[in-house]
Amino acid sequence: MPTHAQSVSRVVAEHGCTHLFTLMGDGNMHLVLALAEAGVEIVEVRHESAAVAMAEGYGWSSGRVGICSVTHGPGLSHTATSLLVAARNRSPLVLLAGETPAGYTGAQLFDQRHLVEACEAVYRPVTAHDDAGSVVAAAIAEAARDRRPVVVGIPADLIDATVETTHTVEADPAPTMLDVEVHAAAAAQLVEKLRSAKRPVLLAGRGVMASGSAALVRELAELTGAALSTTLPAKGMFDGHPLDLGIAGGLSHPDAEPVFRDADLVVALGAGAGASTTRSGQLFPDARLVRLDTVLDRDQAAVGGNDVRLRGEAHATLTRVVATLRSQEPTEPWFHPARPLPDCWSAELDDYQPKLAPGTVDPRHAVLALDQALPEDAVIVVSNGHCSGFASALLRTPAPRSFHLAQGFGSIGQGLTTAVGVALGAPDRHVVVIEGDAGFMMHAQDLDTAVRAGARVTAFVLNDEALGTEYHRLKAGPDTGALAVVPTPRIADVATAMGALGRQVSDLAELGDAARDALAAPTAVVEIRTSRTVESRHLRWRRIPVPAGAGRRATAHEGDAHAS
Ligand SMILES: Cc1ncc(C[n+]2csc(CCOP(=O)(O)OP(=O)(O)O)c2C)c(N)n1
Ligand SMILES: [Mg+2]
Repeated sequence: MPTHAQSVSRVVAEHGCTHLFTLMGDGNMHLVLALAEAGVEIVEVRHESAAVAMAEGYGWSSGRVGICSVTHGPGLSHTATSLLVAARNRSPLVLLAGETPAGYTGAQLFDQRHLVEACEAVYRPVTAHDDAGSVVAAAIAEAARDRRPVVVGIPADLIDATVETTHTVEADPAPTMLDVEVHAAAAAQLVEKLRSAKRPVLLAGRGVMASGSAALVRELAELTGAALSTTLPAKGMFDGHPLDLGIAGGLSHPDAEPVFRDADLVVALGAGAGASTTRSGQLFPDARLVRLDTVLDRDQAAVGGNDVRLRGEAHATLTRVVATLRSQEPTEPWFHPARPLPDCWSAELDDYQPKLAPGTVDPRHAVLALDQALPEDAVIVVSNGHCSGFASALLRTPAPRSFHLAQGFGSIGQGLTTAVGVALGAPDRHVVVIEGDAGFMMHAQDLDTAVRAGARVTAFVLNDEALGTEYHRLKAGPDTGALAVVPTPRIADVATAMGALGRQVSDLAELGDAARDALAAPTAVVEIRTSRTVESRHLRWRRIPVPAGAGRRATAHEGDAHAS
C-alpha cells in the first residue's frame, strides 16, 4: 500500500494539476516532497496568503481546481484573508493543510476547523481510518461542484504512514440541479416582468459567464430592446454589442448613467446586484429589481422593498424565456446606446482637469495609454484601491476570459499574487496586473516567487504614494488626508532587486516604451508615478449632477406595452 503522501500525490497529478503553491513546515514538508516526486511543479511562496491567492488565480485561468499546501498553526492562519477572498469570489480550490499530530501540546496548536469555517471554506479532516488520497479526490470534486475553497487537514504523523484502508470517500461531482418546475416558474415570471416593462435593463454577472449563457442574454436584449450591462467582475462580457452599456455601478460609463437612471426594470442574472453594483439603489431609482440566481444568499442583500427574487439556473431559465419571446416581434431599444470607449469618457476628461503634481501623471491618461499598449488578448487582473477605479472603468477587455477582479472580500494586496497563479495556469496568455503602491508593497515579497517560477506577469503599479482611497475620503471631509500619505521606496528598484525588470515612469511620453520593454520581459514591474490630485469618478459621483431622462430615446414607444 502507498503512504498517505503518495496517495495524495497520485490524486493531485491525475487531476492534471501542474503546479502546487506552498510554503513548507513540519506539517506538510513530506507531502510536498511526495508531490515533487510525482512530477508536480513546486512553487515555493514567501507568504502563505500568496499560496492560496495563486491557487485561486491558477484555477480561474486553467479551468482546473487550483491546489496549494501550508503547514499547521501559523501556516494555516496566514491564509485567512485569501481563503475569504476565494470564498466570496466563489472560486474552487483545495488547500492541503498540515494538522498537529494527536497529543501535540506545543505552540502551534489552535482550532483549525473554526478558522477555516469562519473564512467561509469547508474543512475536511483526514483520520487514520481514511485514505488521504480519496479525501483529497472528494475535496477536489466538492470544490468544483460548489465553487468554494475546501481545506483538507492532514495530521503530520499520518502523512508518511501507510494507507491502511481501501475505503474511499465518495463525492458527487454533479452540480445540484434545480427542478424543471423551478425553472419553468422563474421563466414565466421573467417573461411577465419583461412584457410589462417599458425601459428594461439586463444586468449579467459571473453566473451568466460561468454557465455559458452570455449568448442567451444577448438574444434576450435583442428581442426585448433591453439594455445590456454587467457587474464589475463580469466586465467585458458584451463588449462590442450595440446594446451594451458596460459596467453598472460606481464605475459605469458617464454616458450609461442616464440610461440606468431611467430604467423601470432591472433583471439581475447570475449577479449579486449588491450595493456597489446598484450604488445602494441610487443608480436605478425608479426600477423594480428582479434577480435570478441559483442561491439567494447574503451577497444579494435587498436594495429596496420593491425587488423580486427568482431561484433558477441562468442557462435553463433563459433558454425558456428566449424560446417564449422568439414568437413575438422584436422590440426597438428604448435608449440611446452608449458610445464606445474612450468617447464616453471624453466629457469627463475635458471637464475635470486637476493640476498635476510635478513629476507625476494623470492616472486616467496613464490607463488610456496602457489600453493602447496592451496586447489584445492580455488577461487583466485588477487589484483593489482607488487606482482600480481607473483601471476597471477605462481598460477594454475584449478577449474571452480576459478580466479578473482580485477584490473579493474588499481586500487590497491580492492582485500580484493572484496574477502569478493566473499566469502559471495560462502560460500562453500575457497577464497584466494593475496594483496600487500599498497593495503592491503588501505582497512585494512574492514578486520574488513570480521571478523564480517564471510567471509571465507584468505589473503596472499606479504609485500615488498614498492609501489613495482613504486619502480622498479624508480630504472630502475636514481633514487634509496627510496621514494616508505613505512614502514608498522606488518600486522599480524593489522589482530590479528581486530579479524582475523594473521601470519608473513620471511622464506620459515614457509610458509606451516602458510598457513595451516590460511586456517583452518575463516578469516586470512598471511603476507609474500618479498625481494624488486626480480623484476617480467612482468616488466623486455623488457630487456630479446627472440630467434626468438624458438616456431616453424621444418617445419611441412611451406608453406601449413593452412586448406582447
Ligand atoms: C487588507 C486591507 N487592508 C486595508 C484596506 C483598506 N483600504 C482600502 S483601499 C486602500 C488603499 C490602498 O492603497 P493603494 O494600494 O496604494 O491603492 P490606491 O488606493 O492608493 O490607489 C486601503 C488601505 C483593505 N481594503 N484591505
Ligand atoms: Mg496608492
